[in-house]
Amino acid sequence: MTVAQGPGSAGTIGAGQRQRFFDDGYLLVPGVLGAAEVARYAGAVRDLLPRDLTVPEHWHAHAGRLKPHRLLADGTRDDCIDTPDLLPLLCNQRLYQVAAELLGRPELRVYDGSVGITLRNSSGGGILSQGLHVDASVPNDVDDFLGAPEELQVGGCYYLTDVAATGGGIHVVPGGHRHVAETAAGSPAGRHLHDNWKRIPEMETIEVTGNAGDFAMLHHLMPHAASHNRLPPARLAVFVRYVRVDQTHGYGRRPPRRYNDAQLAVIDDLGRRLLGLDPW
Ligand SMILES: O=C(O)CCC(=O)C(=O)O
Ligand SMILES: [Fe+2]
Repeated sequence: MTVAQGPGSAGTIGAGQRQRFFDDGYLLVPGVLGAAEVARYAGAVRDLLPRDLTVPEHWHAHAGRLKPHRLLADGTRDDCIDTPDLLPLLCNQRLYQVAAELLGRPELRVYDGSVGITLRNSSGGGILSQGLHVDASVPNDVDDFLGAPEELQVGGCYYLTDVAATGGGIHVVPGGHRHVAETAAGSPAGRHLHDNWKRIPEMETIEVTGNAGDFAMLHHLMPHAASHNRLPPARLAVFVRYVRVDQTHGYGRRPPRRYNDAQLAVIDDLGRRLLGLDPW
C-alpha cells in the first residue's frame, strides 16, 4: 500500500511520495479530513438516502452500490451532488495542495462531486462489481494519449467510512497507468483500444483500503473498478478530480456550474477559483 504522510506535514506530500504516485499510479493520502468533518460529511451522504429507503429510479444501483443522481428539468441526470453540505469537499485546502503538487502547478480546476454508497451484498461470485476502466480526461475523439503533464487528471475518492479489506474499496492495478500508456502508444487503436479503455481485460488488482478521512488519489490512466462490499459497514465515498487550468483538452477552462446563494455561502476564495467562478 502506498501511503502519503499524514496531516501536519507542511501541506505537501514531498518528492518521494510524488515519485511513488507516478511509479504506482495511485497514492492513499491519509487524514485529509478530521473526525468531526468525517462525521458531518458521512451524515450528509446518509441523508441523501430517502428515509423510507426508496431508491429513486434515476439513481445508479448495481450490486449494492448506489450512486445518487439528480434528475434535471430536461430529463438528463447529474451525479454531481454539490449540496451546501457536501460542496466543501471540492474545495478542501489540503487535498488541493496534494493535487497541485502532483500536477506541477497551483492553478487547478476541480470537478466530479459524485457519491458512491456501497452496501454489503453477496451478489456476484467475484471481487469486482464493475469492469476495469479508466476515467481519463481525454475526449473519446482524441486518438492518442499525450502523457504530457498538461493532459493529466488526478482524482479519486474520499473515504467517509473505514474501508477494511473486502469492504468495497476501490481496486487499482499498481503500475497499471504505465501499462495503459505503453499499450496505447504501441497500438494503432491507441486511445480507442478496449472500447476507449472503458472495458479493460482482466488484470491483477489490489484493493485500496483506508480509514475514514483518507483520500485514494489515482492517475487518470489507472485501470480501476468498484468492488463488492462483503462487510457489514456501508462504504461511503465522494469522488473529486483535478486538472490544470491549461489542460490540453480544455477540461480546465470549462464554464463553471451555476450555484445558488446557499451553495455560494460555503465556497471560499480557493473554492471560487477551483470551481471556475473566479480567475486564478
Ligand atoms: O466506487 C468505486 O470504488 C469506484 C467507482 C468508479 O470507478 C466509477 O464509478 O467510475
Ligand atoms: Fe471510475
